[in-house]
Amino acid sequence: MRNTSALAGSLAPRLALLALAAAAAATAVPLLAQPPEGGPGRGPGGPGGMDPVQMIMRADLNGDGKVTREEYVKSQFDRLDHNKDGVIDSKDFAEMQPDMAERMKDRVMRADANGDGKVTPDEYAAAAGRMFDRFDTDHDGVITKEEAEAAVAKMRAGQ
Ligand SMILES: [Ca+2]
Ligand SMILES: [Ca+2]
Ligand SMILES: [Ca+2]
Repeated sequence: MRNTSALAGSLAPRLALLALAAAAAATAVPLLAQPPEGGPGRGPGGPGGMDPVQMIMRADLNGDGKVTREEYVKSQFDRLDHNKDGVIDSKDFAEMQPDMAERMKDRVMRADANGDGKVTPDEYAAAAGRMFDRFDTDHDGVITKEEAEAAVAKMRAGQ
């Protein structure tokens, strides 16, 4: 019967690994599961091809259908900080597709409040927070899909 404990001993690390893999898969799913289902409002969408509503709702990290200010700012910052050095600067844009970088750069670098060429999380939070307020039309601190859709429609109409 000493076999059992030996077996258990060798299984434990593997189980831990499995649990890790499962956790990783679980967090990956909401991102991958975003439907390429060709719903209504899925038009040409411009060169980026990304629906702005989807871009906003991708920030919904815990998948409860609402985007908090924190989720909104963090998900965008993390995506823009390509090299993960904690700031957004020209190095990050250098790693993006050129046309994408060009479009993003002007917009993002406007958040560089002290003009040192780097956007820190604080600087980005201040700038993105203003966008967040525009989307959160009932000011309850979360953006719902309906609010995102309404805000995007309004912005389009205003252009
Ligand atoms: Ca960076
Ligand atoms: Ca700065
Ligand atoms: Ca709201």
